[in-house]
Amino acid sequence: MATAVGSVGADAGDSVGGGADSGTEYERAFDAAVAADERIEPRDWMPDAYRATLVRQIAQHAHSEIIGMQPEANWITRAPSLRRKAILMAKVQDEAGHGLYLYSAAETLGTGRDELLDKLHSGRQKYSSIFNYPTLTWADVGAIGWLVDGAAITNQVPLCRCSYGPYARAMVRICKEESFHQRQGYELLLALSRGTPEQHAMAQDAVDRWWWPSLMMFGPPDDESQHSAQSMAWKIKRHSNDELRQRFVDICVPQAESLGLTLPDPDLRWNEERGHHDFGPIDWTEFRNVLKGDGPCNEERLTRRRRAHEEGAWVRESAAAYAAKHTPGETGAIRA
Ligand code: FAQ
Repeated sequence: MATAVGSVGADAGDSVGGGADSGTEYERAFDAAVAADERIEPRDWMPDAYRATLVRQIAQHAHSEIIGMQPEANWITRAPSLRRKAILMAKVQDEAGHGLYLYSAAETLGTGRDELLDKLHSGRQKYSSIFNYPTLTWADVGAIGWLVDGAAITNQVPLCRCSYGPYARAMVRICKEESFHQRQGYELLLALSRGTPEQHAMAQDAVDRWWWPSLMMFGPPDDESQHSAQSMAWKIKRHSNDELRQRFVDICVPQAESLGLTLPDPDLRWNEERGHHDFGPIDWTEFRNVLKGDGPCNEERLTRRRRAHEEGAWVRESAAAYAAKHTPGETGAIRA
């Protein structure tokens, strides 16, 4: 936690979110805490831009988790066995839980869940590009687990050391669960790859379709990443988009070999000098189009999400009524 100088108590309340005092002792305490790798906590003073950057990233992350439930949920009713169905249901439910941890982390920054959901539903906040692609076959569930969760872990393990305490702590639990998700995807693909020729072909087709969009999950190339420099200076991000993308490629190549599947990139080869795999050019035009809303499933995902929100209104209202009824009054009695 940052030093007591920056704590938002009764005497420092006016400086929440910056203002005339920033650049003074509060700012120096914040900078020193970040430099010393201490955690910034909700009641600590922080620059407005730091708060806004965190809300932007955490909200986008939370939205990704709940929109990310849709592509896989598409296969729950068609899972090939009871075991696979139970695993998939647990995984999709985990994603909902991740969304909740993250919305809670955003709330510690003073931004309500309703406001964030409203921004998602009206298209004012983003969610990950990856969830705008369709799940055409059962093998896509495996490819999502192996590649999408694999990319998510590569990106999120460093976020466990993010300078903002509530986000970093949420990430620890999320990464543990994502790790299980990644393994189930790998195991599913392995079963298909070692199955009949048709099953092998289905697994290969899924990997062919999910590989490039998974590389796009890490964000634009470093020279086009508008937020990276500042986010790294604040230790929100610990590595650049390209560094993490490269790490992911290096992890996946031997795993693809073990799976008996190929990655759809003719330029993929080990570079002895760099100590990394070289890989072919990413289609950034496709990435930008998906971000603009023109991906294969953008419309479908948002429409479904808005409908789920409307259909869930009665649950939220009932929960609020129940909470109000069971809030102890002044006498401590439960209202009838
Ligand atoms: N998709 O300047 P940068 C998961 C936007 S969770 C959409 O580089 P930054 C679990 C970016 O927001 C997956 N938009 O931005 C799961 C910014 O736009 P803005 C989600 C993207 O923040 C698995 C603009 O481009 N994970 O998969 C994307 O420094 C299976 C410029 O970019 C997270 O959110 C993209 N791929 O770096 C669930 C992790 N990339 O806001 C279900 C946390 C960039 O100015 C099933 N987030 N943009 O309008 C991060 O680490 C960062 O935010 C990055 C982007 C790395 C995503």
